[in-house]
Amino acid sequence: MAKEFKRYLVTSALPYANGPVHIGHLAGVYIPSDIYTRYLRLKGCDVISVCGSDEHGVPITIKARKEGVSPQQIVDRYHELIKKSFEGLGMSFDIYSRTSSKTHAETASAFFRKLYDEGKFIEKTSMQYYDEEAQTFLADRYIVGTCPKCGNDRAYGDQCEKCGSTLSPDELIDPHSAVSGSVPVKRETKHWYLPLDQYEGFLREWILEGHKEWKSNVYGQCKSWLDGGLQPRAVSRDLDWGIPVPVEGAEGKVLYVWFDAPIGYISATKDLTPDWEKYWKSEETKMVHFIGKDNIVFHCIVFPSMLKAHGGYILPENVPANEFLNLEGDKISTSRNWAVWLHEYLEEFPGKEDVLRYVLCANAPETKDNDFTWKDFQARNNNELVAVLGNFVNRALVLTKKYFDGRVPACGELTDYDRETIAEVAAVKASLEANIEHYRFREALKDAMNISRIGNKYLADTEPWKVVKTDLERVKTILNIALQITANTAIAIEPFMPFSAAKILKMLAVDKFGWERLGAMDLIPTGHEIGEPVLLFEKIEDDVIQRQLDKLAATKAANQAAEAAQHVEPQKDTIQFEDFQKMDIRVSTILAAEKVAKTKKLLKLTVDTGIDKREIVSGIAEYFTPEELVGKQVLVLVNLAPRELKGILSKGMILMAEDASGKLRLLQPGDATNNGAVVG
Ligand code: B3M
Ligand code: ZN
Repeated sequence: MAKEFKRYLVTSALPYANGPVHIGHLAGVYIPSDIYTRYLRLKGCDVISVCGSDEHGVPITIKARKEGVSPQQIVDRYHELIKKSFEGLGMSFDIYSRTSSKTHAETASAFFRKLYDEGKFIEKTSMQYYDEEAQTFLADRYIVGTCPKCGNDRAYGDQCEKCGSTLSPDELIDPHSAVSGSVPVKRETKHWYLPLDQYEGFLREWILEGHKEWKSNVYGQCKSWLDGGLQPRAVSRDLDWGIPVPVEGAEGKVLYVWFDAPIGYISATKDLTPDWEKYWKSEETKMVHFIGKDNIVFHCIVFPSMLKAHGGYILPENVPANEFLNLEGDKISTSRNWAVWLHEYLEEFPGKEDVLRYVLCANAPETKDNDFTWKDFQARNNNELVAVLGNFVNRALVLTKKYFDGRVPACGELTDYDRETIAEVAAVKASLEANIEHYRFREALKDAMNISRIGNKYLADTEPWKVVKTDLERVKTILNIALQITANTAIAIEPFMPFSAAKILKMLAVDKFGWERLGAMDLIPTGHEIGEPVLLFEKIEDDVIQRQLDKLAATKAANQAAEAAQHVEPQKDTIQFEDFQKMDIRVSTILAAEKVAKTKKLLKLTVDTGIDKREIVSGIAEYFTPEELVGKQVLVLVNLAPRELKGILSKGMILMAEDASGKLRLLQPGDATNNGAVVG
């Protein structure tokens, strides 16, 4: 039998305050968590939703270094930005806190101290990478190298973002410092470790036996971690940004960000209510962690082990992690600016908060990675929100205004079809509830939308605009039912699209209904006067979408140029001085140039080498016009064996530099030089 709970504690992964939030974060974590929380609130449950900025760790200090500002400046800037943009999207956290708060420092220190005092940590000295140039140990993202699993040459010391493997610095091939670029040395350093291996038995029983109902991606990852055998994990770092390790002789050491961050859920709850313990320390509380798939191990293995080691705290009842959302076929990436940023969306699409909420939920990466495309965004808005939901609500309200002066008409005798329709609406509730309670939000959204679909069909089938000419009584019943369905829609969509739900209620001129009223057909009394109908959604035109696509295309072009600029061919094998001396390179002047007939790439050049005048065929026609070459001084390898090309004997080679994008450039002497001058 399912466990009964008295209250709910919903947590959402704390975003790193090193950049803005993007649609990947929203679809993976925040939209689902907000739907879940709003649903429970509507049901009248005792529920709190906590979140906040994750302000420690290497991601923050790296960003600060890059910008030449302090970590504090970085977290202040992004905490505000993230908090504001979450509010803009209607995220209804009860508290959006931050891990640089005093409460958090105290809570995390005390947590560590208790485990330390009770001998729950292992103290270990080991050799770790150290950057002598920057005089710093290289933890986590401070060290980069080649991933041993997939060959990505930009893997971090804690993770490869390309293949998703968790790594340790020692596994990296060709490690180098992300701070100075130098090759690190190894130095001895002491740290505290949580011996996860000692919690294996507990975790196996709790997850593998006790939580078979968890999503298969989550359960599967836990199982493979457990089957692979757990190792002790360091919970401290040599860094100057973070919560100091509260132990004597630990100068320069701070708590590892993944030790302090999940404790942030506890500190946030403390800041929210003095009654925080009833949420964290009672078996009657159901705790649910909403996270992305890259956070599974920390929320299912590490944090529960910490909570277990500490004692007195409850464990999560579920961890409904989502997969990743891609953007237009490519992985979302903060560093490559390949994302739709929430704060930009809110600026560029004012009043369309619910459209984003809708599209991201409808397309959420619940069981596999998914793709966000602007065309799909447009299609869902125009074909679903405008054509179904908006259209239905608008027709019901406008017709009521028109025929009954805005007064809700009485419901007369029901036809069989009316009864069927009413039953269909009532049936949505059970399915919608089951889907939300099992974290199937895409299906749940379909259920919620179904109510307006039913309403739309009802109006299309009953055609009150025709019937009005012959049977006003019948129209009264039709519109009464249509208005009751409209009110039902407002209840059902509230968790998903709170702004639109509020708009509908305003148009109906009624107060918010509780969830238990979903399915009822007496939500709006006869004779009640409704408000002014306004459009719920607007059609999104092609040019709006094109502007977004252009923006992404510009980003892609900039990335390609930047990547090309970074690519340098490796050095060739060593040669001897004599090898080089064999080459006879001379300054020469191009006297004439013409295209070689029937070829795309070849130019026939006549050059004065100082030794003679000769012809050279060169494959540079794509990069230079004949006109721009004439008169230019270049460097020519004159003793290259002659070769016939398209019937022309080519005697030598013009020297060129090929840049990373494949573009050719002439090599020229810095100043005008006499032809025949020897290069070497
Ligand atoms: N800040 C990682 C992330 O944003 C981390 C989550 C912490 S949750 C306690 O992906
Ligand atoms: Zn990899």
